[in-house]
Amino acid sequence: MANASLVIGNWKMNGSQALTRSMADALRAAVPSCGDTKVVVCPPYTLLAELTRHCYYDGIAVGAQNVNANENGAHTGEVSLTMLKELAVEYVIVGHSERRAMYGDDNSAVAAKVTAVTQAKLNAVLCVGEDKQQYDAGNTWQVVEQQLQAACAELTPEQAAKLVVAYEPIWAIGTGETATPAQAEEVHANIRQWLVKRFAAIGEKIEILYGGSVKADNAAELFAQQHIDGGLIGGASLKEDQFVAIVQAAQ
Ligand code: G2H
Repeated sequence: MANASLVIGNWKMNGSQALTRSMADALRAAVPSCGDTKVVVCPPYTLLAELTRHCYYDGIAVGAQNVNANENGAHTGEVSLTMLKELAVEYVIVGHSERRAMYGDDNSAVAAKVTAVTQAKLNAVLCVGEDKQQYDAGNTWQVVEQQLQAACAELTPEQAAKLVVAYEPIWAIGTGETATPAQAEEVHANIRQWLVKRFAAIGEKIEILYGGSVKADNAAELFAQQHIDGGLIGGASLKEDQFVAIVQAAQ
């Protein structure tokens, strides 16, 4: 039994109005039979309104892939938390490795976003993970711990209650290479220990997701690990049958 509580689809810069509607239909049909597993879809900003229109009352939550930590003002091209809230967004992905690598989301920017999202009482999905070189050098935990420390520096326990951590080894993202369940489990257990040390009882409840080439055929084994509470799914969240099968594997 997997008993994974949270499955999040990260569409990255993919998708269309048509896919939004067909994914919503597929999930609406599948989710009622998926018990307590919460399903979140994070499409690009332009598809959020359409997703909310189709999902809002049906147990599927809407998420964004990024946000600007400022309240408003002269930030051309950016989107605020208030704007996301108007679209009934409940989850915001923060610090995805693609944003860290290509769009200047360093540890301090990530910390500001996690603080702002949780202060606004939305759920921040904080992504952490090591690259191939760090992995090969045996520095996985050192890197992940630094990222956790930096991102959570300002968080109160109340804010931590709105935190989700996604462990995504960069070498496994979109490559088809997945961490073995045992490798992922070891890092997740360390993350759990760190969260409990930092946030006491609240740290026990923070969901820790695995991300990186999760597919219908490896999801169940990953979700069966004790400290893996669900998944952050990229490529496979763009195909209705794959994503539904992953959600079903969470049960
Ligand atoms: C990791 C993951 C989703 P994929 O980026 O965040 O993508 O499942 O395609 O590796």
